[in-house]
Amino acid sequence: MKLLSLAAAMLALPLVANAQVPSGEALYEEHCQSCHGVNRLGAMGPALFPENLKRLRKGKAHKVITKGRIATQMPAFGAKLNNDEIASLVDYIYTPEANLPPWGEKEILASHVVHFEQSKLPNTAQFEADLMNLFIVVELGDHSATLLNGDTFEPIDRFKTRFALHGGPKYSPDGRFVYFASRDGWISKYDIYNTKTVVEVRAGINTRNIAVSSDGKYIMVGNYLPHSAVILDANDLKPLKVIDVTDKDGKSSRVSAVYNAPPRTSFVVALKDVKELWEIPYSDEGGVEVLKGWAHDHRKDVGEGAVENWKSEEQFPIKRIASKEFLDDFFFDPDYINVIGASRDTKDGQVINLDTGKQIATVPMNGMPHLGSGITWDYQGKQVFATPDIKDARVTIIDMDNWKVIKEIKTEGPGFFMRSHENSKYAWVDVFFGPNKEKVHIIDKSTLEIVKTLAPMPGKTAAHVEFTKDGKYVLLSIWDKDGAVIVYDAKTFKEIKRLPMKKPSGKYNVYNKTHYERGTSH
Ligand code: DHE
Repeated sequence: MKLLSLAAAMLALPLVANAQVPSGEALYEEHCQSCHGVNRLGAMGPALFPENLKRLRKGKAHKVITKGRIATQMPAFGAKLNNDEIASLVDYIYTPEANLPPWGEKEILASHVVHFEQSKLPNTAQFEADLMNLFIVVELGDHSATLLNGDTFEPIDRFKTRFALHGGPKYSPDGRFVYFASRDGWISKYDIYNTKTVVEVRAGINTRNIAVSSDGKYIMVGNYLPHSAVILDANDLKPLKVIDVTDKDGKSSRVSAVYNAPPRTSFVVALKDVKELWEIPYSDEGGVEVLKGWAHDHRKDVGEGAVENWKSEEQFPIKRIASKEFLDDFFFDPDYINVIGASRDTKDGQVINLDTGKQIATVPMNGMPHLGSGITWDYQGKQVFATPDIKDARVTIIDMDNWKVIKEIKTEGPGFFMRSHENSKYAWVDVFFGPNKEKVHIIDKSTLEIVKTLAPMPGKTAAHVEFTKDGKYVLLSIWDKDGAVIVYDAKTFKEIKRLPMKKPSGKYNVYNKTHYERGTSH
């Protein structure tokens, strides 16, 4: 209803700004709507309103439409649209929309759908398999997912998902449930034991990603639209708290990403439009008291009044850590004490200590590291962090003791995803962008050299790997509508099996994900 009335209101807007140039709205509908959604509300692409474009000047937006945006699915329109048309589009997306549909607790609750009563379903798996060695494969090609047996590599179930899932699905700590987020805000809970989607809720209009708490009780959802972070009850997906995301001075922001920090029993939230990083403890045991002690020393950063507002009984209080730059992406060190953050606007990564709230180092990276898919391992007695770069052809290896870059491994193109496993000598990284997108490099973790490059399906993007629970096999995606998941022996790199799949974007092993295996994404 809300969306319909918004559409009606928008139809009443004047359409023609200049007789020769079609209106920005008409151009939007023709060229942008299929990805950015009806009424600019976001779909595969982000929502496009001035509130969401604060960090992008109009001139830069013009350039992005003309040339495309690196590391996204945004194509170049320079050959299709002339300068005036692009300017008209830019004006349109910077036009405020007075009737943005609200998406608060009421709307979230109203969207709630129960497909199956959880209490009526059996509590044991209705199929034979090692429940820790299962994979969920997200298939973007037809908006489905496959539940795969990680020993036999046979599918157990294939089911419809919401449109355009993005980010890794997250498991409950016992591995029984998996939670998905779609770009348009739907959160779905799938019961693996019973192969059923049991409950769904729409927690936002344009969502970033989700995190599951270590006790399995809460789901945190980070949104682009509205500017909110939503905490759901993991059991029934009902909203427990909707947080309007603003900095200490009340300036609002999109959420870049939310992650769980297991030893801290907290969610950490990176903000896109304000220079703050949030930590939100979810443990029932004294989280607020601990934070009060911390905040006392950081009054300036936290904001006057915030401390007093934390009541002992308050669930999910916010610890605000001032950051020097906006944070678009981040990664934890293995002890979850430091966060390495990166911003699209700066070349250096920043290391922020979550305990002191201080930036302790910068890491010269000179590109656009894809920190979220970084991994760590032991190298010559120290711990190193490795990240692909979505702008430059390299993998950067960083010493985690002193945050110095110890090596840049030249690759055949910018990469998106990187993976390894405790039991494997090798790390795999894709070449997602450019003419070599069909290739995947295998790096020896002890020499930091590429030892093998595979190109399993010429011309088709090979990307995103995941290991089996024991690290013996590697599953690689061929990102094509008629794509595949290819299983390799992790030692010999010999192909074991090819499973046809519809653009399998990512695959997620229950054991590796629930045990926060160092070689996988968290
Ligand atoms: Fe992703 C994860 C951000 C574009 C496929 N991507 C993530 C995460 C973030 C992120 C913050 C971690 C969330 C999590 O797992 O909880 N992605 C961004 C962007 O900012 C960017 C560059 C622009 C955007 O459109 O939002 C972007 N991502 C893409 C794509 O274009 C990809 C290739 C195709 C798609 O699905 O749209 C893509 N992103 C993925 C995948 C993951 C992901 C498959 C999960 C990786 C994992 O192994 O955990």
